[in-house]
Amino acid sequence: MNYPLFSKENNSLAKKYLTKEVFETIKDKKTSLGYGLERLIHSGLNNDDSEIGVYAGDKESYSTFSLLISPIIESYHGFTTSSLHKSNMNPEDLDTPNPDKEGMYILSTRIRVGRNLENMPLGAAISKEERNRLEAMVVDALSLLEGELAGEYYALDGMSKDVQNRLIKDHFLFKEGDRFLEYAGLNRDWPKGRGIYHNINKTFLVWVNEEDQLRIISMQEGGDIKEVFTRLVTAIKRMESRLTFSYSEKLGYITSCPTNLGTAMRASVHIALPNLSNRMDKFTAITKQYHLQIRGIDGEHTQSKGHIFDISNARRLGVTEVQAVEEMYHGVVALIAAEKALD
Ligand code: ADP
Ligand code: IOM
Repeated sequence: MNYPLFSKENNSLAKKYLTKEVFETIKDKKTSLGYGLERLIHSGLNNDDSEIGVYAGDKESYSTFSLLISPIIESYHGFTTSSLHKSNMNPEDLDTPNPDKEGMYILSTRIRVGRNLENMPLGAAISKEERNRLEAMVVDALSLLEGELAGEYYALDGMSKDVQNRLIKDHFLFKEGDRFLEYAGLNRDWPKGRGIYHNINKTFLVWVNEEDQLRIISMQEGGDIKEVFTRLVTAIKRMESRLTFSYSEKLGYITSCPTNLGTAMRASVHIALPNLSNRMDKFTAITKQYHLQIRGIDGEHTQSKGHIFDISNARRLGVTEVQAVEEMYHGVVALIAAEKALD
């Protein structure tokens, strides 16, 4: 492999940290599965708007290519990879009273975690057979869910385009043909092995075999963050009685993209901020202070519509789940106060 030529417009962290020196040291390395540098950076090299540009093929990618990935992790999460990551998913520790009791700003709250199974390659390197087997294992674990969490699994293969598009439009299902995932090899054999589980009210959902093998999601209208978190934790605990998720003491939950390591949690609100959207300087000063990420209304790499934004915690490693959610909460409280002050 020759030294890759990232374009001038490319601002990814992969480009930033793949110096010639680092490249020379890792260019011929491979994990036991045979996952190498070329595949690791393929998405970032071909998508100039990648934020990170690196997708791990297995847990070992993080150690084999640590010379490149560790600075990326440290820069994104502000946490050194030599420290231990801590988890706390106890809802009783969460202090997040509804920041918008009158329902003036927050349309909905969603908390998701990414999970991948221990002893399985990650999505970028998984085989078709392994992916199908994994889907069956997840469906089996989901059959344990009862009460409010009880629902059904819908395979993508065979789902009508109308149903699929409606689920995407309503923010329940992942998009098809994501170019970042495409270049990472994460869309191979699409739509086989992919699907979505949801309960009747669509307040609990599980995506199977998208960027991560599982995206476990709790969501509902309004700003009751604690209720959303509690539902998520209850479901994860139940699923863990059948599934073992890939975890490392230093990196937390192992995920395809380094941004999701640690808690693998993204806690977000869809929030209407018409005043702040005309004062982006103020808006971004607050999001920076509270370590928040701004996304568009249809998720990552999309734009805001009607002054509605997706605001979530940016840091996921080196903070516990409770802290990640509280980080989002405190930021949202500050955003609402600033929005009101501009009225
Ligand atoms: P992920 O959250 O898994 O990283 P995306 O950013 O692409 O992936 O979001 C997935 C979907 O979830 C999108 O349709 C997005 O609009 C929706 N979504 C995210 N946060 C919320 C929220 N607070 N309320 C409703 N839908 C949400
Ligand atoms: N898809 C996602 N995890 N993302 C951070 C990719 C990127 O922009 O590099």
